[in-house]
This record gives sequence, C-alpha cells and structure tokens, in this order.
Amino acid sequence: MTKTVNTTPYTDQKPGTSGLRKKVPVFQQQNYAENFIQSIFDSLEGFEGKTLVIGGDGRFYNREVIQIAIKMAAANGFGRVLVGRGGILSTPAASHVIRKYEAFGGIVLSASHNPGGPTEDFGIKYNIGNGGPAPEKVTDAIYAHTKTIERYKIADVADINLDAEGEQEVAGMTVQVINPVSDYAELMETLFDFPAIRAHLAGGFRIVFDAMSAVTGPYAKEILENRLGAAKGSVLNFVPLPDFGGHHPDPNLVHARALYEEMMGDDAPDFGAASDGDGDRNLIIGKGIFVTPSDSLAMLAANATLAPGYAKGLAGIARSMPTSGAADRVAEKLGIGIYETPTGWKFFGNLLDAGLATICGEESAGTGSSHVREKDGLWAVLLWLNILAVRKESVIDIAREHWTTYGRNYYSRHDYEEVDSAAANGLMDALRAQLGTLPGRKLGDLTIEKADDFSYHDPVDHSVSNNQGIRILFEGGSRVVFRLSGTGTSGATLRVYIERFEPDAAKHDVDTQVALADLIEAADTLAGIKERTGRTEPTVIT
Ligand code: VG1
Ligand code: CO
Repeated sequence: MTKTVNTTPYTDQKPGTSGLRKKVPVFQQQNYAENFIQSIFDSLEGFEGKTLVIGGDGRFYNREVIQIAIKMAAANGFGRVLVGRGGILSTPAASHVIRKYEAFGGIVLSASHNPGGPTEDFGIKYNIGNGGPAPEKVTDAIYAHTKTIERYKIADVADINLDAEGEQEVAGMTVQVINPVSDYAELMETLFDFPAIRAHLAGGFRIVFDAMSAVTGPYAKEILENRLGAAKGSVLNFVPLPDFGGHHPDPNLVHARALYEEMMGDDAPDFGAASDGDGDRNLIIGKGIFVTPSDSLAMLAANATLAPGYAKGLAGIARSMPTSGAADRVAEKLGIGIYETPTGWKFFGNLLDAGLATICGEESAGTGSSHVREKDGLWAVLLWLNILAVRKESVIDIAREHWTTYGRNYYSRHDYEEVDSAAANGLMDALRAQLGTLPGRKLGDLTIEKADDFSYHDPVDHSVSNNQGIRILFEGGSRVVFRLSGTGTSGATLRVYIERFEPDAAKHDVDTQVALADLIEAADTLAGIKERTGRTEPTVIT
C-alpha cells in the first residue's frame, strides 16, 4: 500500500524566517512538496509509531498538500496523524495541539501574512515536539536533504475525508480529524478571566475584530462572540477563504485600513483588532489610537499579572532585535530578564522551554507567551481585553500612562518590497563595509555611537546566529536597523526599522513619522536607499 517514488532535487528549498515559502505554481511542480516533506522526515529520528499534527491556514493548495503530507506520514512510519477539520489549524492552535497531545512534531501549511490564491503564496513549516518552529540546526538539515533527495515514500491510497471529525485508517496509520477550535478555546479559558471580560462587554464595551477572511475567523467567532458574548457581528470577515478575498491577510495599517479608519472615527468601538493569514499576528487599535506592536508587547508585559494565567508574575521578556526597546524598560522596572533575539519566532523556543522568558514579541505584530511556542494573535487580543476589563480604562489612557511612566519609544518600520535582489544585497554589503568607520560620525544633530551586524548567542544551547541585521545606534538611544526579509517570495524586501526614545511626557503627542524624520533621513544617507533601489518611498510604512 505504500510506494517509493524516484525524484530529483530542487535547488531552492532553503527555509527562510518561517519555513519554505514560494508561489503556488512553484509548489505545484512535480514532486516539489513531496521532496520537501520527505526531507523533513529524513532529518528526523525516532518518530516511528508517534503522532504528527498537520494543519494549515486554509489558503489555496492547503487541502492538496495536506493529503500528500498524511499519505507520506503513513508511508514513513508515523503511528497517528491529528489533522484539523477541513485541514484548518491556526499556527498557535497547531502549536497547542502538538503540546497537548505530546506529538512528535507538526507540519504547518501557511505563508502567513502573504496573499493566497493560484498565483500567490504557499508555505510549509516543520514544528518540533515543544510546539515551536524547528530551530536552525533542524532547518539546515532539512535543506541539506533537499539537495540530495532521490526518493520519497507515500501511501498509495484514496484521499482522506478531511471534513468529518473522527478516526480513519490510512495504510496502517490512524488519522484523527479534530475540531480545530475547541482545544485552543479551552486553553484561552485557563489563561484569562472570561467572566470579567464577559461582564465588561455586557456593560457596553464595544469591540470589533477583523479576521481578514483568514484562519482566525472560526476561533474569534467561537471565543469572542459565543463564549465572551461580544455582540453578533463583532467579528468581521470570519469565513476563511482560499484567497483571503483577494487581500493581503496582513494586519497592519495598510492592509487593515478600513478597521483603522473605523477606529479613528467619532463613533468608533472601544477596541479594534485583527489577525493575519495563519492567526499568529495581531493588530491592536484602541478608539483613536493605534498601538504599535512594540508598545503592545511592553504594555501587555507591564499589565500581565491582571490575567489569572500570569498572576504569579513573569520570568522574563524576550523581543526580537528590531523590536523597540519599550519592553526593556518594563523588564528593568519589574526586575526580570530581557532577551534580544534575531527575527523569527524559532529563537524564542529555547528561552521559553528553559523558563527564562514568559512573554515574547516582535515588532511585526507578533506577541505570545509560554502557553504555546508560536506567536498568538487571539491570545494578545484576549490579554488586552482582560487588562481593559480589570482596569476599566480606555486603550488611549492606558497607553498615555504607560509612556508617562516608562517614556515613549517612537517606532516605525519602512518596507521596500520586491526590490531587485542584487540592489538590495549591494545596499547591505555596502553598509556592512562601512561599519568600522561609522562610530563618531555625525549626521545633523545625530552622532553614531556604535554600528554592528547583529549576532545572537543563544544562552541555552550556545548556538550562534550571525548576520541578523545591521544596527546603527546613535547617542541618546535612537537607532536604525536594516535587514532583508526572509519571508518574501519575489525579489528582495528591505526592512528599515527606526526608533527614538523620548522620556519627556510633554513630547509624547507628536506624529510618529515627524518624530522620526531626522532618523529616516539619516537612514537614507547611510544606506543610499533611494539611489540603490530606485524607490522614492517605502512600499509599506507600519
Ligand atoms: C517576518 C517578520 C518576522 C516574523 C516573520 C514570520 O519575517 O519580520 O518578525 O517572525 O515574518 O511571521 P521577515 O524575515 O520577512 O522580516 V508570520 O506571521 O510568518 O508567521
Ligand atoms: Co503569521
């Protein structure tokens, strides 16, 4: 019932920041997905008879690859597969299911915030037994296998029925189709004060959540409307669509513009939020105020003990290097550890497993905690709601008070998408070549204090990750960071991260782009962005 199929390697299967992401037509090439999945299995040891979790964000090609992955898991010797009904599992829900059922690992099919559809993006990611993205040593091994693969194993059976919950047998392996929402919703009930949130909503606190036609729709409907009693209709675009309705399921001020405008209106609800394609990102907007993800991380950490799941306090906070230093000030005040990691959730896993950090975050709208090993969009929304229900203040008041206490980190990211790869690499190389000469250089009123290419030394397994982004640090704590995206699928995306710390509360009401104007100009002077990319403006400003 199982067969071995001969194949030849593809040369472009190197996992990026979060798994292998390519256009759908690339994945549709003969044996392309099969090669990658077999390379995952070939990199692992000891999974015979064990459980594998499989699920995805429902985008175009999800069901096809789920069928392939199940048949290959059977042929390779897994004992059981847990798969979400309809092939659906949000990334944080997949992480939870792996942990709860002590699975060997999981395959998560998603290209996250990238658009979906027949000519758009698809992705495959492997998560290890702790529920988190495979660390670099595993992804490096997978890549090595993709370069030499000669055959893959697959069960020669009919397609599995993904739409009926319950057990089926596939070539000697059990496939269990599970409810994708219930385990996750139960976990949320253990972390947050649902009765308090329910009472706050019943008292007239109005929320709106945009699921962006992506995977969080069913989760948000169940949790926010059914379990917490938010008004029917509070969750928008809740049906996951294979092409996300033709939009980018990226919860930022560009792609969730309508939500932003609603939240800035006179009759705005009290709280607005959105999540991305696979449910691990969050956008938080209070009535009249967008909360940057970096600020959200800091504010959540500062108030986390108001939620039952964190009442005992936090062990530490971790943030990715480009994320603003706002969380550092909270950690300092709380007297707990702060960790600075490279971009990508896989670097938080060791810190969480070792109990060094409890809450983690990235400037790219990812926040999460030790409850799973992925970032978690709805978790962030629920923690905000829990805090708001207890404090009974508005988001804007909480933010203002936070800045008064800790100072404000003005922060913005400028993305230049689909830039010519050679130009983008040239820009980074030229910056790297200047690093030694930059300290002491003046740009207007700014003086460069330090410049480096970020290297991370994992405090737990002592692995080292080099070239994780170029940092230009100015006297007084402002900085500009440059790196190239590891999730894009066409050309290169240059990300420029700009930050200024402002301790003076009298200066906390300035427009962010205005507050950062001299740093933005300095970034262009140093890197020659306009000249090298031919772009006069960023594609996306968040
Ligand atoms: C981007 C973000 C990063 C995030 C990654 C995956 O990576 O910057 O913070 O972890 O996407 O997010 P890059 O390499 O393009 O900058 V998602 O929601 O895939 O899962
Ligand atoms: Co995502």
